[in-house]
Amino acid sequence: MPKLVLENKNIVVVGLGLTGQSCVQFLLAKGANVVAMDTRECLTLSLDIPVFLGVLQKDKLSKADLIVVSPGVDLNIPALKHAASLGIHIIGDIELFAQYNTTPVIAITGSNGKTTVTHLVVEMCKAAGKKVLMGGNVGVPVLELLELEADVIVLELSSFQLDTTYSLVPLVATVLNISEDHLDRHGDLASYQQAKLNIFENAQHIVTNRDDSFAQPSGSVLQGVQSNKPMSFGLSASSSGFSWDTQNQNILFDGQPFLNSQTCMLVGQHNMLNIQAAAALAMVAGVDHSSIKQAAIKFDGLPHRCQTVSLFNKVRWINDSKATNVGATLAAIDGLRASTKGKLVLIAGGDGKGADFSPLSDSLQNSVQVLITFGRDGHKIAQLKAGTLEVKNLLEAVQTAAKYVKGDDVVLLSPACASLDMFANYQERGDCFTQAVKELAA
Ligand code: UMA
Ligand code: ADP
Repeated sequence: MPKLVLENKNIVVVGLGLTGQSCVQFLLAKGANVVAMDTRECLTLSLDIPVFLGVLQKDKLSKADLIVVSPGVDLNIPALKHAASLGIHIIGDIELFAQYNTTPVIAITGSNGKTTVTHLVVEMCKAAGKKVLMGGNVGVPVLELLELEADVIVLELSSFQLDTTYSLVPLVATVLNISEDHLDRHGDLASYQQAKLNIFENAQHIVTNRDDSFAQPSGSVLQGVQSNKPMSFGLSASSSGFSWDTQNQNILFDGQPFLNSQTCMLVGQHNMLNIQAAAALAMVAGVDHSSIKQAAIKFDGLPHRCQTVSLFNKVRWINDSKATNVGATLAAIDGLRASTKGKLVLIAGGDGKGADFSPLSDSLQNSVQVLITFGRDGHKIAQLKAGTLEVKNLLEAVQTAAKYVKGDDVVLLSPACASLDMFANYQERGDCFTQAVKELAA
């Protein structure tokens, strides 16, 4: 693949978070003339390049040879739209990585489950003795991986990152599922879906969720795939790929028992799908069955994702703060329904990112006995269930929940919203919940 020539080019890096800083270092090392912009008014970073703060400068962007944007930067900002209209190439760090990377890549996107599947695949590769690196949306800027040696790189990719990526050639790629998210940035579900499906564009092999019609590759993509036939996963019956035997709670491969869910630490049907997807990706990348099973059995999940944080007085308090969209909250409610003997109390709300909450309606009526809402868009969720308790903040939500519960009940924080209206991030929201729950027992 011809590499982008960067030497002596005038390049503007927009956004100086984790991604922007890694781009600046990479571009300087390649001999480019780099300047950076950030819409923050004040920045404490000290960089050896000109940095322009505040409103993005149209004139400077219009004279650039190349613009490199961070995923958090909206491409619809007028100064960027103007530069694009002049034909100036706008890319992200994943595109820069793709231009220079020579290590096989396993690429993972989807609305929910990306981080879990990314970690699972890494553990499966490790179990097989492969030297494996992990990066992307999971929190490690990909350009930091370029100089490191590995047999395989596992990348979690967001729709924002895929929106500015054109040349990535994954050994194998998947879209785990698609449900509404980030509509405030993408405008509608179709453009969000298109950004996600970009991951399949140059992939050598693909893994698909056969039960999710939104997550399917186009016919032309399928023709370009080496095997021509994707390896699929799903809960529906299938004689090939991965499937689910509800009666025996078994994950099946090519119709035969592969792994019994009772032997795994992960729980819930959504996690059985995550194991299937990870196993399919690892298998395509050459990991043997025994290493895949060994890693799937051991993996006990990540913090803030359906994590039990207290069992005080036999009430189970679950932190699912990472449920930042409707699809994730539905998966948590549906996943808990079967195993909850008492009442299910749901705490939800926050910044809804323009989402339609109505798909939650049936689950709120049928599976949730007490609904407590808070945050900017909490009242929109409250409207879906009569008798909802609307409170001011998360602490009050926990204290309110405590008044309604007794043994065998479950209290689930699964907000269906981003946290940014009240917290720095979902981790801070999850920690606040955990702390408030611990104080109940003190
Ligand atoms: N900025 C601007 N103008 C803007 C927006 C942002 O100047 O209009 C500046 C901010 O002032 C800040 C910088 O850009 O200085 C932040 O850039 P960023 O938001 O792209 O954040 P990074 O620190 O570079 O982190 C990004 C991803 N962030 C987002 O997509 C919002 C991280 O994903 C990712 O881990 C990291 O790159 C490494 O690849 C986080 C995320 O929330 C976890 N992702 C979303 C999600 O999972 O739902 C997509
Ligand atoms: P992502 O990185 O895509 O945000 P995570 O693995 O961090 O995914 O999980 C985010 C949220 O989605 C958590 O609340 C988790 O319980 C839920 N979740 C995980 N896997 C799935 C899935 N396959 N389908 C629906 N929800 C899921």
